[in-house]
Amino acid sequence: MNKKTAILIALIVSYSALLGIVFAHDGWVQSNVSRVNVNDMVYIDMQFGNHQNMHRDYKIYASKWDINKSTFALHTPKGETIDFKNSVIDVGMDEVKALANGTVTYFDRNGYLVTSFVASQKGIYIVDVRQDTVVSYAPERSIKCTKAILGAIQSSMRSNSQLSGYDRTLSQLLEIIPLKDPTNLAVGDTLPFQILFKGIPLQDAEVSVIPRGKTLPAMGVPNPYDLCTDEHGKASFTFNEANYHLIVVHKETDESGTLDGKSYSMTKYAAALTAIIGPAYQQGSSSNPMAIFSDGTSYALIAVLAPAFVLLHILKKKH
Ligand SMILES: [Cu+2]
Repeated sequence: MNKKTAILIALIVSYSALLGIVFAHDGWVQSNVSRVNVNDMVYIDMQFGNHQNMHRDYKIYASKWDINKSTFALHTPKGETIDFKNSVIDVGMDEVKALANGTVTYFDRNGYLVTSFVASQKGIYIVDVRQDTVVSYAPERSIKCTKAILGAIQSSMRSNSQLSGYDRTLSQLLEIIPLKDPTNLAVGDTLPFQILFKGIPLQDAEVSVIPRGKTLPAMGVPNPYDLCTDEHGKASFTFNEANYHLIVVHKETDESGTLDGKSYSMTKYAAALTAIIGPAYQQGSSSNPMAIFSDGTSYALIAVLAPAFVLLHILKKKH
């Protein structure tokens, strides 16, 4: 790289970084697991990126949630909403870097935000992180609404019990509502969901489900990962790999106005829900919803009980 190029790159980068440019990247939130035992720690990562391939690449870029322009809420099983902003940690080391023998410097943004908490109640926890800013390179308002959902159960065993509360609406402006407990999904399971825009079902919304590490086909090419919502704002996806999956939806409007003294002539909404998919259920596993039918013990029980009932019935008739 010659000096001119280096200076040009550095100028662009530093202009972006020093002015605190807010890129139109997407943020997302993910937990380390989807189910924990009550009183276990839960670790939350809040990344920013998902930029390439029409915001469908699930990669981290040199950008971050803006702590001062974001809201951080934890919705507990008991229905409380806890502001966890004060426990947010930036695990990235942002530093001023030099190029071209130190003649130019730029601000290098690294890493992402994290937090952790103890899941002390049984049930569904929803991590709800949002950001609302006007980007600095265009008169464009960018609203991010993200969620990670996890369940705390009272057992050291994997349990198939469905928890409730995963489908509560949080009044995010663009919101993905899972219509089935998303904390207990395995390969082969289908997750139906609904997209709400300002609380109203969004028809024809373009939703993408991105398995981590996968490159989706170009936007517009029919493929299983890009979905379109029906007249009730609903769509569903069947998972075929044990992995993190980022479910994203975007919506653009011509809404204009002023925010924090900056005017904008259009608004871009992005919503993200992260889902963790486990490996396919094993035969006889306690987490298999069909376990009762494939489990030898159940067969034995039915074999003993069924004739007993028949006998009882016959005896009853005789009297
Ligand atoms: Cu982007």
